[in-house]
Amino acid sequence: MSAGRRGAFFVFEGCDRSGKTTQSRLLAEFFKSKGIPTLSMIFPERESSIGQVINSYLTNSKDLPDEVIHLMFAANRWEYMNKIQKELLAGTTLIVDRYSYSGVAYTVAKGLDYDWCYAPERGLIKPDAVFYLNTAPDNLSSRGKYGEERYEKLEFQHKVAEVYNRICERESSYWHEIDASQPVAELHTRISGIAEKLQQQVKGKPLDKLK
Ligand code: FDM
Repeated sequence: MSAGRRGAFFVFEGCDRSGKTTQSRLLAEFFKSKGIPTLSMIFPERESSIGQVINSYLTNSKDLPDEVIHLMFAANRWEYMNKIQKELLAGTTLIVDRYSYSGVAYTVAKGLDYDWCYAPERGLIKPDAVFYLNTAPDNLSSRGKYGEERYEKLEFQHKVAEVYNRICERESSYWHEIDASQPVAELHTRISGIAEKLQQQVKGKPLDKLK
């Protein structure tokens, strides 16, 4: 199918338990209810062999150097790039829970260099919009199941939030900062309003890459 009818590429970002998963699901349901072909994805994609190593790392059953796990997260995105490109060009709208920005935010929060962290992301397909669900991490730790995985520690989440805020400033042309402390339905109304317009606007635009 020609690039004139491509789908839109939406990404949700934010600290752990910021509501990304709920909002991704609601946005996917919204598009599906309008008859728009829609596919949801989550990074890390834990099914692949790389994804299984990442899962062992996140659930604390495996340790790896910070650099190694960082590159595995990036490799996990690269292994799905052909699929993402194919789906978008076939007219499917993609809703993706975490992407390159999680990669940068979580590893920079550990103290690694920003440019080093961003380098393996260059060349990946650039989203049309990123919805950044932002709220003080202190509001998040009371949410269900918090603390089970490796990065779910309040002090670390504060550092992650700082990096996200930096990225949000740099990438302001397509990042939408959303106050995640609002009720679920209000968040969805705001996000779906932005996404619906963009889904129409990007149909004729070529895919872009992260530079
Ligand atoms: N994470 C996720 C990273 O550190 N780098 C990445 O590139 C990605 C995609 O993995 F703590 C971290 C962020 C989070 C964990 O958890 C995935 P969720 O709860 O499945 O989103």
